[in-house]
Amino acid sequence: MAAEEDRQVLLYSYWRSSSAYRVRIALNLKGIDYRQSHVHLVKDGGEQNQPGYRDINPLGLVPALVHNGQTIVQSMAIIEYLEEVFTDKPLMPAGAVARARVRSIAQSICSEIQPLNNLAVLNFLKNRMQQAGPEVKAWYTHWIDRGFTAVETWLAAAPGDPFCHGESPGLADCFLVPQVYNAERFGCELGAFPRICEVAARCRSLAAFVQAAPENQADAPGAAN
Ligand SMILES: N[C@@H](CCC(=O)N[C@@H](CS)C(=O)NCC(=O)O)C(=O)O
Repeated sequence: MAAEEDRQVLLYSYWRSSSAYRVRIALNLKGIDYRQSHVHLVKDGGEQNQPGYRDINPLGLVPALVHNGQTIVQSMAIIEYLEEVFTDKPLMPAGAVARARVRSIAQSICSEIQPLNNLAVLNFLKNRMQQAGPEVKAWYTHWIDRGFTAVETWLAAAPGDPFCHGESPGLADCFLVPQVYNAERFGCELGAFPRICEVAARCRSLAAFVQAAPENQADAPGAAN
């Protein structure tokens, strides 16, 4: 039998990582108790690039989740794992079409927006490609606008849904809210995306999202830790 510590859920996280934020929301929505190990993505060239963390995730990215002695990386894989293992409080709706819709929204954020705007990509643009602040901002905004235009269309097609899909927050909301946080952080104009803003605001009023928010993490600057 696994030691008690092995059965606990451990999340490698950084307060401002939108990908870790997704997993924190999912853990909170599902009511799963978890501990965090903080990986500082900026200090000393980034703890994610040091050998100790590369042993956990060779890609050098957070989040990573450890449960029952297994390490899982990639926020989508982690959340799907949690959904399969902790079956209470599902994050996915019933029905193949509904599930595909939820995955389409989440995957569009996870695969088409965030990877293009990740810290390593922005640093490459600045340092290796010698791009200045305005160009980097234009790059960032372009991928947000392109992805959010599609997500807005899907959310607008179900105007009565209080969340991304249906009456309760689920997997797609775990991806939407951190991406809105990122867009706001980089000063993106979100006026063209009223459904995204409406759904995100509703989510952000819920305890699971408040507790997962970057500013409420123990490793956030100024946190009482
Ligand atoms: N596809 C990955 C993305 C993970 C990712 O991009 N993590 C960022 C923080 S949000 C990171 O660790 N960046 C460190 C770096 O770029 O050096 C996932 O969904 O988990």
